[in-house]
Amino acid sequence: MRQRNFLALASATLLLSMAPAVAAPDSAPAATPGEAAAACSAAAMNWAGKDVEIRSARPFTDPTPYCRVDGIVRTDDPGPNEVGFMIALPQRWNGRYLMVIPGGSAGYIVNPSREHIRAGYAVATTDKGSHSTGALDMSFRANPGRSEDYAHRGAHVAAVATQAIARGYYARARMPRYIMGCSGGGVSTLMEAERYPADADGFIVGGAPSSAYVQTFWAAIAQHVARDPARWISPAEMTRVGQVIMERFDGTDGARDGLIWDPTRVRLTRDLFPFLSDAQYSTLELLAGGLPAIEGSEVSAPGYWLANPSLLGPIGLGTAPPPWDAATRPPLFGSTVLSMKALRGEDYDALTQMDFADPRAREAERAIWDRVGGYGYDPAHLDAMARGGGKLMMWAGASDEAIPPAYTADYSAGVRARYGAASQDFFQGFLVPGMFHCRGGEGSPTDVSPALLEAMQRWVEEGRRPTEILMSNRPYALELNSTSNTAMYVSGMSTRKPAEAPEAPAPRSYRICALPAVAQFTGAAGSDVRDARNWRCTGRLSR
Ligand SMILES: [Ca+2]
Repeated sequence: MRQRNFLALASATLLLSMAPAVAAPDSAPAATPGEAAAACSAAAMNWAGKDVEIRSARPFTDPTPYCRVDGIVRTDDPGPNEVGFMIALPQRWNGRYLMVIPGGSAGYIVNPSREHIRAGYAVATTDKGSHSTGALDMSFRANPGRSEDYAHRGAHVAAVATQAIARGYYARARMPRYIMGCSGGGVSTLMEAERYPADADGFIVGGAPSSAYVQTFWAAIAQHVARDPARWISPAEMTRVGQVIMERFDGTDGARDGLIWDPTRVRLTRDLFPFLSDAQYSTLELLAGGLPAIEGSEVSAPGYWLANPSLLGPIGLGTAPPPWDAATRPPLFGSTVLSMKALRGEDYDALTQMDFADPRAREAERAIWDRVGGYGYDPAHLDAMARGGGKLMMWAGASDEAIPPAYTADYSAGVRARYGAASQDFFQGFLVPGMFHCRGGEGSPTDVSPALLEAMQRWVEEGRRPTEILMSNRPYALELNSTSNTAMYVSGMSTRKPAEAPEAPAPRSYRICALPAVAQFTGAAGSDVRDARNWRCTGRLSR
């Protein structure tokens, strides 16, 4: 480790203190590898900001020498609250900052992944200040300071603090900076991009956006089934539904390859499902149709695309028919129950007290969510990014069983509508065929996270716009640095070890096209459907 460079350090600190709250992002030069310029000691890191308390700075040697810094940022008004952060600083730095924001309700610090440290990233994260005790503990919503931090402020102050630490540690004023996350982490990343575009040069939003009203939709699904248990569809029946849909619509992209590349081409008709009763079919229609707006309230939610609904069955409808208890209710609805208990009181029963036919009840929902904030996404909020040079990638699994991927397609369409062709200079949206919420899915690619990050780096550092991204099904799993933090909610970063796969599938490559394009098979008859070279971005999402 070379001597600490006080002059460079001072100028880095000065630059940071002069930076306005929202400004053009750092011009992003190609990442310049470097080495640590400071000691790995909390006492030495006095450059992080007045509201920042560094609680520990410890050296580690596995998988390569790095300094792990843990601390908190104090927030106030509303508050007081504390937002936890961590940054891992490899001694042999690749010149890049990468913040990985966890999903769920967070409340914990994700340990840095061995892959990212080995690759030399300065890897940061945050608990978002929710102080949640479990992945779906929503009690923070009743606390204004915690709610504000969870919604957007926490990730921002953690990004500012950890970037200051990285700048000081490496004595480098500028570095390409990336923020990524999926699900709740995607929500946070999008809030960063919309509200604090100066916080990064590249934002990768996965499994988001959604809307608070997706929880309303989940309650509507649960009510529909609970009112008449004959409407319930078992997981096995839903798997059969998926097989029928695949049989019928697989070829719509030009190849019978086990993936429906444009999931909006799935059209339900009653005759396709003779094994379902009329009551069950009404549930399928509700899942696909969403929660439409009604006269007197615009509160609504889009439906699911059913290109691969095998997981939507157990997650959305549960593994047992109603009546349900806290242990057997569908997981999506369980999330609504927890939010509503935090916002409307312990006695509130989302299964019986919500009335979706009444516009006043829907508007009451809106008022509640407006009060806690955090869901006011709007492509119009990207004006600063459009001017400032930052880049935003948004992606979703096309068979996401939690957040309808239509939200991603609609946001992408909204960006194109507002900014026209210029939107391509800072925004690209992608749908990953067959993929579930942030990870997994029969036949879907496995290296979404590293493929997107590499494409983002080429865009930010070399100016190469990603109109299509190649992915594969190579065994890829992000190894977190601790078994106590398996963090399935570090979503968008497959944490499933390759050994968990029943058998290694034959290698496959995928051409993932920037929306509204989708890939179509263009190979000659008999050519390999598993080879991306036989696919072109000639389709267009039929939505
Ligand atoms: Ca196909």
